[in-house]
Amino acid sequence: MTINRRRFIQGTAGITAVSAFSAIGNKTTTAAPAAVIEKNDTPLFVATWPFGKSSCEAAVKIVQNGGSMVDAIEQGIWVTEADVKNASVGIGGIPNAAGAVELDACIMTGPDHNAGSVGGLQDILHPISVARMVMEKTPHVMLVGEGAKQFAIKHGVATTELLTDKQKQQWQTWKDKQTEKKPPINEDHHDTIAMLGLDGQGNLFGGCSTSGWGYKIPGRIGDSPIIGSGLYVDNQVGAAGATGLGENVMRHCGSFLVVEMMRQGASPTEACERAIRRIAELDPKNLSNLDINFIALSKAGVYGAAGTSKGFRYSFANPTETKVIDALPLSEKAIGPEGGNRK
Ligand code: SD4
Repeated sequence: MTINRRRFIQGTAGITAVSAFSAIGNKTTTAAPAAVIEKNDTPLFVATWPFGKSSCEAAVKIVQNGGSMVDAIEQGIWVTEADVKNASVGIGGIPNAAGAVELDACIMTGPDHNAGSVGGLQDILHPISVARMVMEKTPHVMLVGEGAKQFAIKHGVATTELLTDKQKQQWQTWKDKQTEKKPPINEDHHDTIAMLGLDGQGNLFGGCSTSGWGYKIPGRIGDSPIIGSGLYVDNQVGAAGATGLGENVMRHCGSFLVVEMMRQGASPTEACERAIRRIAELDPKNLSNLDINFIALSKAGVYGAAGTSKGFRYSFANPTETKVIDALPLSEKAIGPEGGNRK
């Protein structure tokens, strides 16, 4: 579908957006776009959590300076990966139970429906870049562990110590107490970055990066690098990304489910809500115990988000505006400062 001019309709938790997609019989069709995106409204990016704002802003600048949308997703996510104060993405992330930081990331491009992903990657500052290399330089979609690390080194990526002194001390304290996998609660524990982007031609892109569940069993991989769980991009319909307790997202192909809800006509916010409610129906855990949050972006430029608890926020940037938005909460429970990195 080629989109020349569409008026951008902002999707927020409260808005019932006009859907650009409808299902006729059992055939899903793309209706005329409901809106026109003015030229300066793209590229636009949405990302999980308030810390995603810097990544979205960086991504907009990268495109404005001549970079591609893939560059924008990758280098936008670099900002969060490189932030040592962020305890759940990249350097400074909470380590696994053995004291090693293990990173998960993926990237997906709408126009060619291509994807790359890494899981359990150690000693590499930008796992999103290795995910991109997997997508662009190999016939594979996912590399994990030592194989992923050696692949990165072979392609010229330098190794970096990802465990900061602060995280090392906290891990030592946790280990000394021998309490299962419970991370200390503090303000730093917010969470995976999932970022979605739309260009002026209506093409969708996405990326996701995390250090995952704090003090996880070594080798544990969450939803974030799994295409269809932590991230999914369908260039006909829209894109979605997840943050929260990966085990509860990946058992339900969460992001794919959100996109399928949009395909059936739901707005992005409605799609996030319907996906969560559908998961809660099937899952023995109560809705408020699932710790799932989704962001979604439609091909028409509508965006939205919902979470199982109160307090999930997400970020938006385009060339004229940047902001942090409250997602639609589906229960009264507070999300808590540690978000999905809890046990
Ligand atoms: C994981 N979903 O590894 C990630 C962590 C996260 O909010 O998003 N925390 O399970």
